[in-house]
This record gives sequence, C-alpha cells and structure tokens, in this order.
Amino acid sequence: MAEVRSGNIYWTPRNATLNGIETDRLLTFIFWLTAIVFFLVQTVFVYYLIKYRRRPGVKAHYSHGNNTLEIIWTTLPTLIFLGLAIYGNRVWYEIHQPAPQNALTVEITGYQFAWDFRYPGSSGTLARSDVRDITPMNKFGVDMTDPRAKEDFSTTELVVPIGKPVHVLLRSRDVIHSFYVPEFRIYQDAVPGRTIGWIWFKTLRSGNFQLACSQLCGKGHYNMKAPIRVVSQEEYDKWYAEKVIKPNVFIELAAKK
Ligand SMILES: [Cu+2]
Repeated sequence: MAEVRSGNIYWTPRNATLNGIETDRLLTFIFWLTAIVFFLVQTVFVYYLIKYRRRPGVKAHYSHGNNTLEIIWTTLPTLIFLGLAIYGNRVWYEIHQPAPQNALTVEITGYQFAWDFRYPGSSGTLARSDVRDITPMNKFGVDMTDPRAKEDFSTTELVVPIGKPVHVLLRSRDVIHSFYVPEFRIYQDAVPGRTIGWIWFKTLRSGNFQLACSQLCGKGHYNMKAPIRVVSQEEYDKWYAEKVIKPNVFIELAAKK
C-alpha cells in the first residue's frame, strides 16, 4: 500500500529524496514571491480604484503616461524573471549531475499498461540491451550473447535500499509514458525508441510509494502503476538474494531461443 496522505492536501506530499530538497526550495521560493507580488498588486489596484472613483463635480484627468514609471515596472519584472531563470537552471543542473559511481542501476520500462523493472545480477551491472532487440519474448531487448543476461532479473515493483543512489534507465515499449513519483519530485517522460539515462535519485527515508504513469497513454492509463518500496539495506539484501537466484522467466525464454 502506498503512503496515504491524511492532511496537507494543499501542498506537495512529503519529500523523500535528496534532489527533492532543492526542488522544494525553488517551489517554495516561487510560491512566496508570486504570493507577495499578487497581494502588493491587488492592494495598489484596489487603493486607486477607490481613490479615483467617479465623484460629482470632479473631472477626469487624461494621463499621457510616465516614462520613469514605465522603465521601473519593466526593468524590475525582467530582473526578477532573469533571476528565476538563472536560479531554476542552477537547480536543474545540480539535480542532473551524472549518477554516482556506486549507484544501483535499474532499467524501468513502461508499456500499455504497466511497468517492468530490470535489476543487475551479481556482477552489479546490467546486461547490454538495445530497444531494437525488444520482442514479445525479450521484453527488455537484452543482448543474449552478454553473459550477464542470465543474471539479470525482472520485477513488477521497484525496491531500493534507503540512502543508496539509484540510477534509472527509462524506456517505453510502445507509446509515450511518464515516470512520475511525487514524493521523489521526479517527472520524466519515457519515449519509445529512447533510453533516458539522466534520472537518478537518493532516498532520504523509507516508505511505500507509488509509481503512476503520468501521460495519458490509452484506455488502461488510469491503472498503469507500480509499487515502490524504499527499505533498509538489510531488507533489500534479503529481497535481492531471493530474486537473484531465480532468473527472470522472460530472459530465460529469450536465452533458450
Ligand atoms: Cu502510460
């Protein structure tokens, strides 16, 4: 069962990743900036609305404008937006640094209408694969000449140890899907034919989350989800040890061909 939100429905769910801290900081900053500007603008607006209301005996005055004011209220927002663009770009750059060397690499493939996860075997690295080699039997397009192919295993849930960097190789087998985990502050489309490798995250707390496809991808889209479990290293090791001894049936079938 995914984490249930019992309150705080007007704000984002509690963050669970390292990259999420920066994302949240940016979001909060933009929220308060726009909130303050909104109240300032509305206050001035209402003030002048009342001050210059129609009154008997008072003639309307035609204004030709004020160049100084024009310059100020054009420059100020330009500077604010420029600052936001630079700040946003910096955050984007920081959270898109290459995944650390010790990251656990997991391939995540979306299809109509579910998710498949491929984990590396004892070697620690995934077998070579190519989207062009995907067949109904070989759902990850694994290169069967690679000895690691027999070690890889696949699951329908994402299980990761807390605090370990997880590098995602994101793919789609048919149409555009989207990898969206609100608690991880990650939203990335999966595009058929492409392997998207710039997504990685480091979890800060354990919990049960849900991966739900976030691009309308067909009639079963509403049900395209998968559980995500962030567990302790010991729990992960136990889970992994059980999985790794049973090679995935699809990979096995493909290997027999
Ligand atoms: Cu989808």
